Amino acid sequence: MKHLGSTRSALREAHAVITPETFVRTGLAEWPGSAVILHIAPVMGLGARFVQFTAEMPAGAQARESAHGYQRFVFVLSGEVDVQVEGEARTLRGSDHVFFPAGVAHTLTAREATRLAVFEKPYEAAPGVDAPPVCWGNERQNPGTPFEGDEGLIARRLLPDDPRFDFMMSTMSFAPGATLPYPEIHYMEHGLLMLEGEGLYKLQEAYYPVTSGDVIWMGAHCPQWYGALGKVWSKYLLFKDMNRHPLTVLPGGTR
Ligand code: UGY
Ligand code: MN
Repeated sequence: MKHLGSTRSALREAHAVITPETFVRTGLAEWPGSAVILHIAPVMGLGARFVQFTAEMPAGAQARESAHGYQRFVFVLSGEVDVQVEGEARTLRGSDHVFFPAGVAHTLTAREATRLAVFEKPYEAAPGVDAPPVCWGNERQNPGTPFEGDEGLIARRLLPDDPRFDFMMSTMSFAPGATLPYPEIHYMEHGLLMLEGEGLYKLQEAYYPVTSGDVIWMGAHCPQWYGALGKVWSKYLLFKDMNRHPLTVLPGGTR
C-alpha cells in the first residue's frame, strides 16, 4: 500500500503518530556527516516545546553540543559512540544513555554505524533551583518499579526525580495484555519512541496500532492510553516535561 500513499502516520491537533515509511532524512549543523530524522519539533505548529530526532551516524562521524545551548538527552539504539564531556570520556552502547545540561560542551564520536534517539529542550530555570548535572545510565541495568502496582507494567526512570531537571526520560515496559491503568490527561507533553513489541495506542478519540520504530507526540492534555498486544513485552522510551509551573508555558511554545 506504500506506493498508493497509504500510511499509519497521522497528525491531529493534540497528537501525531509518525511511522517509519514517512521518515525523511536531513542534516543539522551540529551533526556533520550524520543523517538526522527530525520527528518532533515546534515547527509542527501544534505546540511542541522540545525536539525529538533520530541521529544515524556513520563510523567516524562526530557531533557536538547544540549551538543554541539546548539541553540534550541521548539514548543509544545501536552501535557504539565515544562521549567526551567535562574532562570525562566514556564509550556508550545499546541502551546506554547520557544527559547533557544546557550549554555544556561535549562531543559524540561514532566508533561504528550508530543510531541515537535524541531529545533537546531549552532549559527552564526555576527560581532558587540549581542547574542539573551531567547524568549517565543504562536502561537494561535499571530495575524499574511496577507502575501503579502492576507487575506487568514496569517504569524505569532514566533521570533523577529532582526539581533541577525540567523534563523526565523513562521507559515503560508492558507484558502482553498489560495496559496503562486509565486514560491519562495531563498538562505535560510527551515524545515517544517505540523500542520493542507492539500494541494499541489511544490518542484523543483514535486507536492506532503501533510497533517498534514508531514515534508519537502527545500534546498538553492529549487523552492517552496504551494496551500491549502480541506475545512479547513491548517497551517505549518517553519524554515528559516536569517540575515547572504550567503558567510559565506561553502559547506558541516559548517560555
Ligand atoms: O506517566 C506518564 O505520563 C505515562 N504513563 N504516560 C504514558 O505512558 N503515555
Ligand atoms: Mn502520560
